[in-house]
Amino acid sequence: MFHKILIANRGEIALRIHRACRELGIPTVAVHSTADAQAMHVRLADESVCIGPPATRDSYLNIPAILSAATVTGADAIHPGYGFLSENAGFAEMVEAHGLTFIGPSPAHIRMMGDKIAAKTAMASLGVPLVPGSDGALTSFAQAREIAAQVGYPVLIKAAAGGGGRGMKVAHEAGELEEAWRVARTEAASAFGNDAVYLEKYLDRPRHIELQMLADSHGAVVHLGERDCSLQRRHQKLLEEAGSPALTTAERDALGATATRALQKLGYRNAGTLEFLFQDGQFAFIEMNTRLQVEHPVTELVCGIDLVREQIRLAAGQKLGYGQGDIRFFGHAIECRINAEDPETFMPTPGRVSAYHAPGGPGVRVDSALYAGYTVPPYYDSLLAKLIVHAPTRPEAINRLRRALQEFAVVGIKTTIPLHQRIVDDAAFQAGDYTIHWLERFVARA
Ligand code: MV4
Repeated sequence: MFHKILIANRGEIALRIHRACRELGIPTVAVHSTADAQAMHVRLADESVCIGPPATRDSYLNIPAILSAATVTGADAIHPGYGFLSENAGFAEMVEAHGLTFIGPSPAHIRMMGDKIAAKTAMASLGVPLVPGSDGALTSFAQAREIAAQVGYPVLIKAAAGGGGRGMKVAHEAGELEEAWRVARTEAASAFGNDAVYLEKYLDRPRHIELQMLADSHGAVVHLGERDCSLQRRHQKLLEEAGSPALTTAERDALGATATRALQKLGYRNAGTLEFLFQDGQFAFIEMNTRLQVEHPVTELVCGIDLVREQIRLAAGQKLGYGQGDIRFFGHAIECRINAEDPETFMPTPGRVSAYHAPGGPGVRVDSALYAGYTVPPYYDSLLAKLIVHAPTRPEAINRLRRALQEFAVVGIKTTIPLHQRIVDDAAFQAGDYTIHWLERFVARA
């Protein structure tokens, strides 16, 4: 097991990783920018190192500063959290080249999944269903036209180096394809330095369902069920659930079995998430995330497994120690992302939090680095807290969420709490009847 872990992140996830380390008896090193000297993740860590000025490229993305911090403090492993360097294969390689352990998958798997075409090609060869579309990168506009005619309009042109909604262009009919092709390639070249694009049939009303996977370095793989992440606005998730209100147990088991076999054959290790679109009873793989995800707590609550602890154990070479048959799903969990944003305009609302009270009681968890008197800096993303509730059934979880949202007090800045309160009271949300487009319309209706 590791002797000291450097946490290359900030905010609630840095704290979450610190907590897992503490429970494993492993000392922690926090890194921080000058803007984060007063942050909770710095206060709670055993040691801390300032790695640069506020701008992320100079601090949380500053690879030499982070590696130096690990070296001078004697850390033997680095947990990257999510965002920042978590899916940077070059960083993972440099960590290993310094004789440290990167807590995550192999650099080769990070690189493979970062290329959305390589990811799809690998998954297709392993029997995972895809959206109908091009077999690999498009080689010419003529080929794009041919494949679009085969799969039928509307279609999407996506950038191989994109993902998370970046670098996508829709063509509703043949007349729009050339423009979509040209714009997608130009934007991909300038945004990612890679103009490779591929084509998919556009699904018009899918749900976004992702599957949490864990794999050890001895060939054992399990799935921890799905999360429904359909409630998002401009590719920012706002509320996530486990399980999906749209899936039957049989559908989950079938998808889980396919995904488990695929990752086993791939030789994948550590935690990972397969993203699917789900429409008309069909799953289609779109991307794989090779990091811990923001919404991991809903999975932890329904299956009783500490994902960060498992990431650390697995990175240290330990065996999973349980099989799929040992994993039981209990109840329903919902997470609300409480952001420092105006709940109507979504403009960021940095500033001082004069008073803070987090909800508690049965089935309530709050993952946050916030405290009364903290000043939310303007430099980073706006996630303030994750409110996660767990209850035996979905209706009970919704009821508990309503109660917890009422208790939550963040004074001094606007947050997305009022928006969550409107969502939990909505009949369509309560019925579980939503797609990836539901939230945008709900917000526009207000
Ligand atoms: C799609 C799609 C419809 N059809 N692919 C957006 C993020 C990226 N991960 C994939 N995305 C989509 N791919 C096909 N073939 C619709 C989306 C999409 C979306 C997906 C998941 C969650 C929210 C979304 C919002 C808009 C579009």
